[in-house]
Amino acid sequence: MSNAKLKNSTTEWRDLDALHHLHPFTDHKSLRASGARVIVKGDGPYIWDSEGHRILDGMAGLWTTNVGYGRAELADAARDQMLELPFYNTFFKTTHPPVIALSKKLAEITPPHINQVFYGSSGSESNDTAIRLIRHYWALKGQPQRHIIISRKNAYHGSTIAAGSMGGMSHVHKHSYPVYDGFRHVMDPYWFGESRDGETPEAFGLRAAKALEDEILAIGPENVAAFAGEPVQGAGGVKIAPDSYWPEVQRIIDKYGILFLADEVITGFGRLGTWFASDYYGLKPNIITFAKAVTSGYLPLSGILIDDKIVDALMGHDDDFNHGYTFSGHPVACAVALKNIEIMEREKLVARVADHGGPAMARMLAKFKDHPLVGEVRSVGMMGAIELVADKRTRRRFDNPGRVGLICRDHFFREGFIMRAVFDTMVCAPPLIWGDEQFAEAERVIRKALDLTLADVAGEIAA
Ligand code: PXG
Repeated sequence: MSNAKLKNSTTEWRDLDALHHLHPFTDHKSLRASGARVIVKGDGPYIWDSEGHRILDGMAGLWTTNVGYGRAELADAARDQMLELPFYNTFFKTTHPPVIALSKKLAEITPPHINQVFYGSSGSESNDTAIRLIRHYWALKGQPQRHIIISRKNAYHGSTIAAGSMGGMSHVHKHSYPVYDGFRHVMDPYWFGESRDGETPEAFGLRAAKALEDEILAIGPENVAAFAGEPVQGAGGVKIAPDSYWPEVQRIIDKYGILFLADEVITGFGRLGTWFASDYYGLKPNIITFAKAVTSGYLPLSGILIDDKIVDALMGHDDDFNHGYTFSGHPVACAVALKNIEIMEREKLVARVADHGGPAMARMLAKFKDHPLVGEVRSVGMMGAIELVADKRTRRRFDNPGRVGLICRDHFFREGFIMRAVFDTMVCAPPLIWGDEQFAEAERVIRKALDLTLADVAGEIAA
């Protein structure tokens, strides 16, 4: 291991971590008992742990390191900007070259009706910004009663109290009780989990879209500010809507004149083989939230991309929008984001996902369709999922959801591979640089881990 600063042994690291570091979304008692994995290095598509194991990263850090690890150019961009101007704020009629250059670049790669950016440092923060801006917009339009935002069950929009309330995960709501008022949640377009006997994906997609219209009518369209959705639900388990869903949702949004917030924190920056999933699905959002892969995670940066309709409303009034963060448009993060986008353009990574990575992911997953543990495989671009079930024929789940997913995840890890378990759905979203070698390695490991998991739970599988 080349990192000279790492003098501690793995045991010492684990003990210190347990003593002083509380992790996100974690059962702290069980983590203290088991100790954390210590990751010390990354290069290309691989990471290394403190015991020297090389691990193929099937989750791009956490849906983030799209250009892979170890990019010296990104470090150079950060260093150069730190020496030039490490920080200055963007409040009080002030700006700086990196934020200007990045904003221009983002306006170029987003759909044509989107030309302005408001920055934050995390997806959660930016969704809070979006919530406030949506409500501010309707106040400017003289309709302040339009404050309700409709989102979906199992959506993940972040962990701040507002973004957590907009999200639809009950285990997140549990900790921010009482959840903020002004959000409603309709069914998510999860055909494998929610469709009725014999219901086609097409019919199910229309039913899921109709749930939005029904909710708008129940609330009264004059009270609805916006619909918020991830084009593909990521943390909810890579839930890909049937083809009928998004065109119908867009039609409903247009019909009632509500705003559309597309949360592209995971799907932005090439994951589906287009810069944004809104391009992939032909959506026309008024706001797009981005974070994560804008810098490939080399530094924290996020923001919302805002369409001309909302910007025109802001320009038509002379009140302040009283909102912003010290680090809105941080110069070093912006410089790294610009370089990251330059790398993606130079290496044609977005087209590569469309032409190579996406099809390779679909081909790889298709090989597991017939495995006795697998209820469904699905993918779009380089985002995929394998559903583990106790009965393939009836889609019956295992008791105690999440238990078998963790068994499988641990087998992956022991075999030197990271895929995340969302309950019993195994999800994969690797760096966009994966080539044939990584897909072949992943296929080998997935097969082995599925077989080992099957052996562990053989007694629970339907004959
Ligand atoms: N929106 C979406 C769609 C996300 O996926 C956020 C907002 C919040 O971003 P920040 O930067 O505040 O974390 C996210 C984050 C998981 C996992 O386990 C997913 C996320 C974060 C942490 C874990 O899949 N997504």
